Amino acid sequence: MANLREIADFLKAGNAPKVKELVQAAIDEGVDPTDILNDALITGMGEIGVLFKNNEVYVPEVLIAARAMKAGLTLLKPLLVEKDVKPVGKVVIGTVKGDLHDIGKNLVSMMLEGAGFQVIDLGIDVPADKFVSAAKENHADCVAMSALLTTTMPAMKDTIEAFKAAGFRDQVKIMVGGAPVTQSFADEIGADGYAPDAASAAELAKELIS
Ligand code: B1M
Repeated sequence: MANLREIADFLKAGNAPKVKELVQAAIDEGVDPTDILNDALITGMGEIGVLFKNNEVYVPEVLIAARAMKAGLTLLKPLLVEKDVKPVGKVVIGTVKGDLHDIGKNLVSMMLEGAGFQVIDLGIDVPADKFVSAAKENHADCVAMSALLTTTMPAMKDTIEAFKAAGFRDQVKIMVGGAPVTQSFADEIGADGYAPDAASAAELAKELIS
């Protein structure tokens, strides 16, 4: 029987093959993919984050755990997105300039796809002008920015300013998120919305474009 706690522990140990094997077994047993995501992968990654913060593990261990998380996510992604519905909207997403963290951004991207959005993922370290050109080219309804560092949060404001300078601010809704980001910061920089986690981000995107 699927043991989500065991998956979280293998993730923390950075054992990607075992995470992949157990995620597949859980899927085969019919465990809800959202439960696997929340109770195994996100839980395990959150715990490695606490260990990292307390200097109980270091960057290499975190990177290896992140790789194990991605191994599990690869299997879950098609299940989370396989909903035979037309895109409810288009979202351009990326981690802002100077910031290389992408695990949370990828989760948001996945939840958006699961909610029926077409997602154009620009990756990490995305400069402001790239957000603007991608939003224009793809006729995006929404732009989603992620930042995990306090030092890269100002890049969110710079990006919003770039949309204004390009005369395109009114054509898109802009949402922000990431561990150091708050609702008051979102308000301060003139974003249309803030979400604390991936699931709320998908809900917020729906609200923003409705
Ligand atoms: Co980094 N790192 N890191 N790191 N890292 C943090 C963020 C940190 C808090 C760790 C710590 O010191 N306690 C700290 C930031 C401190 C600060 O700014 N105040 C930090 C630091 C300092 C650094 C470096 C500077 C370390 C160094 O080199 N000295 C360096 C910076 C590199 C750079 O970006 N330029 C660095 C590097 C790395 C790794 C490469 C080793 C790795 C990233 C791997 C990768 O992403 N591919 C890494 C990791 C893994 C972490 C921690 C441990 C985990 C982050 C993570 O993936 N969490 C993190 C500590 C922590 O968070 N406890 C830490 C899991 C993920 C699911 O959560 O991304 O928050 P999160 O996403 C959530 C929500 O925030 C939200 O939804 C997600 C899930 O529900 N969300 C959004 C995210 N984006 C959203 C967008 C939205 C809405 C919601 O709308 C658009």
